[in-house]
Amino acid sequence: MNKNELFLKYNFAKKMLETEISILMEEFVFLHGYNPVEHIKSRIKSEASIIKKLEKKGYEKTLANITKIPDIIGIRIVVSFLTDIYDVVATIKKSKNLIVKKQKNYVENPKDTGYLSYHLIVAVPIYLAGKTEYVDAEIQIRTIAMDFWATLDHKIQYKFSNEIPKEIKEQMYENSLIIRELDERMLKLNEAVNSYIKE
Ligand code: 0O2
Repeated sequence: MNKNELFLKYNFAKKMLETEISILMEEFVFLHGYNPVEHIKSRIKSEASIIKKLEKKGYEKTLANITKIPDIIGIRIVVSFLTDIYDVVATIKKSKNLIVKKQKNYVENPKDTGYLSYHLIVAVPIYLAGKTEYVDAEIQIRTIAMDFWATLDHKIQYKFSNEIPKEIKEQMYENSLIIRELDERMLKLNEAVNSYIKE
């Protein structure tokens, strides 16, 4: 397999995944009369990021090793409230087309940086020349508040070519605690709003 073939497969898998997620979310709205999704973004990792990731993992820069990276294709589902994360995860797990291979709950167990999100590694089927093949992809599910923190954290990481200063890391960690509290408060507020509407 050459590089063009590999990236053609990634492109097909990304389209399949986008379609599947969009159908699952539309079905969710139909069944529950509520849309938990704020926005969805997907991407194929840039060559520069792939090289960085291979180096981080200590892999040689070969095509075969690229296929060992499960997040070359990534889709991010940004939801309104904490409980929406678990509703979306449960919906994806029920999909007949995606195979969930791994899950990481950084909402319950945040990373040392303070990073909060729910990750699923899924196998996405693609149909090529009459055959079904599977391509791995990463789905990140998080609230808008978590997404705000992670987006700014990502920008900070890019500003430092070397190690990020300790005080910056500490401040970002403290800010992640505020994000956690804010998500809890917004959830309670939403429950209060809903109870008014029901009355
Ligand atoms: P990019 O540029 O966002 O794609 P592991 O070996 O399993 O511990 P791995 O394989 O890096 O580590 O997986 P992990 O940490 O579960 O998830 C990787 C992705 O999660 C990252 O992809 C980021 O998108 C996101 N992420 C993880 N930790 C942080 C963090 O501290 N801050 C931010 N902003 N995002 C984080 P990439 O490929 O590293 O980067």
